[in-house]
Amino acid sequence: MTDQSSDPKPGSYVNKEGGYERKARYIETRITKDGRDGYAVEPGRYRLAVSRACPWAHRTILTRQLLGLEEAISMAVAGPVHDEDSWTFDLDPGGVDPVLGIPRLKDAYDKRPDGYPESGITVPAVVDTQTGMVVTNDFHQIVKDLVTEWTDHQRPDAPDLWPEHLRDEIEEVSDLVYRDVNNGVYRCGFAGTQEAYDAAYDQLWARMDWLEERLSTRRYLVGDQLTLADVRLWPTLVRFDAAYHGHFKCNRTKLTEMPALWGYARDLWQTWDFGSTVNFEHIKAHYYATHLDINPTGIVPKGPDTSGWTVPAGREALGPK
Ligand SMILES: N[C@@H](CCC(=O)N[C@@H](CS)C(=O)NCC(=O)O)C(=O)O
Repeated sequence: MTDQSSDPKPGSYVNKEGGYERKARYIETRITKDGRDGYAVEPGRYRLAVSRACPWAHRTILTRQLLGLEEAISMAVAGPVHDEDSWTFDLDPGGVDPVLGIPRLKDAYDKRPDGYPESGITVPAVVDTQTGMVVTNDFHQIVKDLVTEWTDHQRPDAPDLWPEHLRDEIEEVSDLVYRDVNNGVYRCGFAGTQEAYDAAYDQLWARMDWLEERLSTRRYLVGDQLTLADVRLWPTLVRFDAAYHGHFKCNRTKLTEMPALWGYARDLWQTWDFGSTVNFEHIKAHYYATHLDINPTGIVPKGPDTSGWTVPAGREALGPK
């Protein structure tokens, strides 16, 4: 048996112990004020390609919205279920992104003269509309650069999501959340052996209990303000009962049964308008109908009842905007 014994999803594999491993390699080019990598901050030039199903893309959608960068950076929204070449713009008229003029995100990746990492065609990806080429797909760096490099184009009252004095703690908490929760749910869902699943499940729930405890005495994960640590955690929480609880077998407890985490999730939904970035239909369709290796019938469950998760009229996260 080789190290890469099966490939549940592009960009990842199951190792010989049955553990799910993410390749997590990125195009690391940065868009900066000084344009040191050849890409300067310039309103109207870049297009953020996302899927509303994807938690990694969700972090860039949230950050862009919190900072009021919607006018400066446009957004291409792929449909939730993709074909063998990954994400497509099938929600757009004619199945073509109206700005990039392409039907598949792959077309923007293929424009790169030096190719792209083995992690494949992933969202989020920032595309240069001048060349039609993907500049970066490194979501860790994209959100930080939206905070620090795009300051001249943010709304005047934008929150400081990455304050200097809290950065060490934000990194520390975000790393734990990434390892045990954001990626932890995938390690449960795509485990190839009982032992690997059991270990991932235990690691996930130890961290969820730690988070529940932490949030029982504080409103935000780090400091007393919204930060990138909250942006890191929240997209996983909002998908929890709709996707991870069933599809990924993370079924010890529902989010709605963890009082501090449930209250925290609802607080951010409402106070910071996170709700207007969520599309449960896209989330469920993507997970249940795309991962046919773990859900071979492709049947998408009707529940849970998310009718109580509402946003003001006109703020719903639909398809392309
Ligand atoms: N690969 C990045 C995150 C980006 C990512 O994996 N995005 C997923 C969607 S949730 C993707 O685009 N996968 C490729 C596909 O579904 O074809 C990481 O490891 O942190």
